[in-house]
Amino acid sequence: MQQHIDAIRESCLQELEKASTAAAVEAVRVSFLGRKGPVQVLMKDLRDVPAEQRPQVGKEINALRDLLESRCDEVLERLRSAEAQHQIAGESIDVSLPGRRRYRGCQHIVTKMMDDIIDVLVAMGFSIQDGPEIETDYYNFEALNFPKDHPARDMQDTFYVAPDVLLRTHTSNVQVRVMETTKPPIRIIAPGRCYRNEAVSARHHVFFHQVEAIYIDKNVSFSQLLSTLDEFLQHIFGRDVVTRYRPSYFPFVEPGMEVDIRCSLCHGKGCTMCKGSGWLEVLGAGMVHPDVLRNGGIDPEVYSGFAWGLGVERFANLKYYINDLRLYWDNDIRFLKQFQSV
Ligand code: FA5
Repeated sequence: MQQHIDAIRESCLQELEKASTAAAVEAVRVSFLGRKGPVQVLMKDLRDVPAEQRPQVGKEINALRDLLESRCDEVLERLRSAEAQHQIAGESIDVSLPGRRRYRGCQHIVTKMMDDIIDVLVAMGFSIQDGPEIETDYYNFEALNFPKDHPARDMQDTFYVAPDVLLRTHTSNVQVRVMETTKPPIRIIAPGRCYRNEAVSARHHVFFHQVEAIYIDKNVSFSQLLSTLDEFLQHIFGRDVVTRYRPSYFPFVEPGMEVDIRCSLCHGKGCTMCKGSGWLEVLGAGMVHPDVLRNGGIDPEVYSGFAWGLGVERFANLKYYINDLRLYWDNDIRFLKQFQSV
């Protein structure tokens, strides 16, 4: 038995010396230590060894197996590191190759539009107020004169998170929140994201951005709303912007209106963006309803105010001649990088 063990050891070590690749080492390992190899056969033959010699012979077979395993590992390791060094030595850098072009990132065009709007309004005396995107039914609807069964709720299809909790459908949710915590005069803007469960189209998305503006003080008048809007829109679009103010209904203002701007893509001739009308609706506005002032703890006999909520993507459509607001969120680099120098 001892001679047999010695012969297997010698033969395996000789084979390992000849092995020059990792695959060859693995082949030696399988042929000597695999299920049908001589070491396994020795294990089986152990049964026939006289009982008093069996522990000693068993130890020697185990020692043989451990030795052969560790020698296989050593040779494999040596070959692998030699192969790696060889590979590195064979690599060279071609310094004449052109470099890979790196693109400079830029602000997203909707963020840029939002910042421009904020800059103009802050310069006009408004300060910035934050509001939650996940909102209670009360601040988004009820405090704004939309009782539970009011048909005007259908104007803003809503994503509900829980029975009385929703994703805000407009930035007007900040109106009563700010009135509850601030004594007039109030002159704030609330920029942010809104969500509506609507069919996505060139003019509508399920999420979009608005900037709410609220001004409440003694003797705030409708003509102040008109002149503030005129001034603001001219700052954004230029002095020759053509606007159209239409009466409209929102439960939280009285009177209410919507503001359209002449479509810059077709110069008012009619295109897919303006649905052939030549105009694009960009904002809703009006005088804050006395009930809403009351809900915010402000006496409508003493104070009055105006508010508006504008669509930032629609502003960017007109300013940068973009005919479909789905493009903003497709994240196609070819579209986004056009605005690097804006
Ligand atoms: C409102 O959201 C009112 N809260 C605005 C308001 C505020 C009125 C204060 C009176 C006083 P409206 O649903 O019309 O109104 O939306 C206002 C603007 O948001 C629209 O003119 C449009 O520019 C933009 N907008 C509305 N829905 C979408 C949409 N699905 N995708 C992109 N922009 C939208």
